[in-house]
Amino acid sequence: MSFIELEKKGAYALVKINRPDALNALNDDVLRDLRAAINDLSSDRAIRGVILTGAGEKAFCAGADIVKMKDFSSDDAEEFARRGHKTMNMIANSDLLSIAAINGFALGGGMELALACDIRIASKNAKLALPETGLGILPGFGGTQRLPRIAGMGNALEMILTGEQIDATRALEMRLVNRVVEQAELLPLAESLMQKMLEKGPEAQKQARWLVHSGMEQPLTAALEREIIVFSELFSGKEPSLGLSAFVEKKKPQF
Ligand code: CO8
Repeated sequence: MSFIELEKKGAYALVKINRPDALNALNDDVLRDLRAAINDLSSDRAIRGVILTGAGEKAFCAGADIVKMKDFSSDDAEEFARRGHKTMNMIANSDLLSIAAINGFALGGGMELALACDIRIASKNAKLALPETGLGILPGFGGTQRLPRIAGMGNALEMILTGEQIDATRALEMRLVNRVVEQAELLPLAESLMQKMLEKGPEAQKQARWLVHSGMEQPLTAALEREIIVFSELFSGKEPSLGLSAFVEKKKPQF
């Protein structure tokens, strides 16, 4: 049995975490199936994007499996943390455009999974938190590093140190999610954002996405210099002349 539902829809795929009995909590099996799904999509040349969501109406993902972690040794903890990081990094480091459609609880490792995506949108009933320190552990699937980069250090420290659950409106204020809609509109919104992204120049978009992600790890001067190089390299491909000529000819570019 797979804990991931994978539906390919033209140039993107809908990936649903499907373990509703445990609010889609992440155990080894779920992480394994998620990696297999991302691997499949990354090696499929027809696919350029992924929308990640949770099965059911209650949870995107309630985090790492608490039952499983209860009796961990330090070695077990390291192994599990590495498996989690590997999964999150596969999403962040792949060339797939990624949207987390947060349809309910996104807690602990579940929120950290959403943080690994390019864009987060949420339904009005969504609740987000990093409750780990209340369990005597810490956000070990990337949260201590990705959250401050997305929502700023003060917001990240508040979430990590209080463990407080925030609603979708607060998440929007904190720039943790980009948009909030009714639950019924969540997937349609994710699909329309994905569709918009898929219309753009794929190489330009791939490079721009990479510049944003990699630039967060570099000093500003080096990252700005890199932008000039990558910008100029694009002109050895066909996309700039296609896109720029289409504008001059008042046509819609077909990349
Ligand atoms: N792990 C395992 N099972 C879970 C989890 C979870 N994270 N969350 C919910 N479940 C299970 C419940 O045990 C319950 O199972 P059962 O029906 O068999 O008793 C079922 O899902 C339904 O949950 P509830 O009955 O609790 O539903 P409620 O509506 O009453 O409450 C909550 C919903 C508020 C979401 C509640 O379930 C909850 O607080 N869950 C735990 C959330 C949490 O603390 N998540 C963080 C986990 S720690 C983490 O993610 C660490 C990541 C980094 C790991 C680093 C590696 C070492």
